Amino acid sequence: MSKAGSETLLCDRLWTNARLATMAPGAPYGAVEDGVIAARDGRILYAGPRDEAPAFQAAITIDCAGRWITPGLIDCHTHLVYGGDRAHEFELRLQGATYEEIARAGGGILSTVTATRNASEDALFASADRRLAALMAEGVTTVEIKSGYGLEQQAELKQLRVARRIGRERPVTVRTTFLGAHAVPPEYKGRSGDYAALVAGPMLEAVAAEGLADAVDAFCEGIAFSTEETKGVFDAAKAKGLAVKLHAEQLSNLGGAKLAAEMGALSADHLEYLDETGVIAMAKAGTVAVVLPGAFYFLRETQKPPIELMRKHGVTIALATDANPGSSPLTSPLLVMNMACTLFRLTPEEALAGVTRNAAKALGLQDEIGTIEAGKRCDLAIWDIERPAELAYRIGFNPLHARIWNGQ
Ligand code: DI6
Ligand code: FE
Repeated sequence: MSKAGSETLLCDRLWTNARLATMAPGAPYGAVEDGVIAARDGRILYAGPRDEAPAFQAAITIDCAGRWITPGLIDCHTHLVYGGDRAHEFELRLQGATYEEIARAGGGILSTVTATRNASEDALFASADRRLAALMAEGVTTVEIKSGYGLEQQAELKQLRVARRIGRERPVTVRTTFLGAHAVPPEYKGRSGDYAALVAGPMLEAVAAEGLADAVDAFCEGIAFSTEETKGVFDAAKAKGLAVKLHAEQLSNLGGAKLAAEMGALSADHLEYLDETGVIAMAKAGTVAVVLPGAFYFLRETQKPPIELMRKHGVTIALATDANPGSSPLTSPLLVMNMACTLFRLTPEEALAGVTRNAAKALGLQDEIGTIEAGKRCDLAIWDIERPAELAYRIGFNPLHARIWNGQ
């Protein structure tokens, strides 16, 4: 019952007695010490200090006993859907072979391509589902999933359909990315330009016709596609109204990040070999830098992404698992946060922003998710921790208490 002058707002759920790391810009972590969150129809109605909150009448009230609540985590760069595994390649690398040698000899990405082409949609779904469960167990509520292990039309469509199916059948938001230009398939060996034209032409046409992709990505690298080939794919994507993003400057510097920025890319990812010209271009365009410490670690790289230059020029930095069988068989966003701090010297606050607010921007979803603010979707992670820095500090420990997706 509402009394005259003090209106009571109806909500579905009310979380009380919580500490909030809203990640809204302003105070460190956007922290609120004695906070409440109210949600209705999957959206945040109010998030902030208890003593400033309106009166709520809630269907369900949850006492958080002082736990911390962050935005639901966002893994903005994964290759979650693929066939087989690459444990044998790991053994070869431990006998001295390098990642690039294995790739050039027809192993590497191409061995996963064979396994993915031969796998049924159900088998791909089942194996990706297990990896997704690991992400969700650490608070992930949004995941980006790329194709790129089919490298021919039907198999690329198959991967994207599986990714879309995950979004329909699991309590998680899925954004899909068409990465047909991930590697040159065996059928086009030595003819990367012809294959890139196929990707930009009929393959993209088919992907767009089925509405299977939210964005288009490419691997711009000596062992994959040149900047000219990348530009051809991006031009075609933009003509279809699709966002673009790029694997750039991972193993060498071809100037891919600068190209991506100039073409309005949402993000450029990896970036170990990025130079200041590329950093400035990204800052100017608002292109997010997605750093992937799992791949850096697993390939035992020594060249680090230029974090200091990114900070200096105000580039937004996001973090992701890059979950894939070859360079980052990693499905732990918490470990990614720790690695970003230990290996790349991000602060724990930057690391948390990297898997929330900044990851949302890397997907073009900054108005919908990534911070705990009224109007955004109610995607939350509730943690048994005493301070937010613990999320990046611990190694191999999961303090998740509850994961809320879409208000539930
Ligand atoms: N860069 C990577 O690290 C992954 N893809 C890419 O473009 C590796 C993919 C793989 O080795 O399977
Ligand atoms: Fe990747």
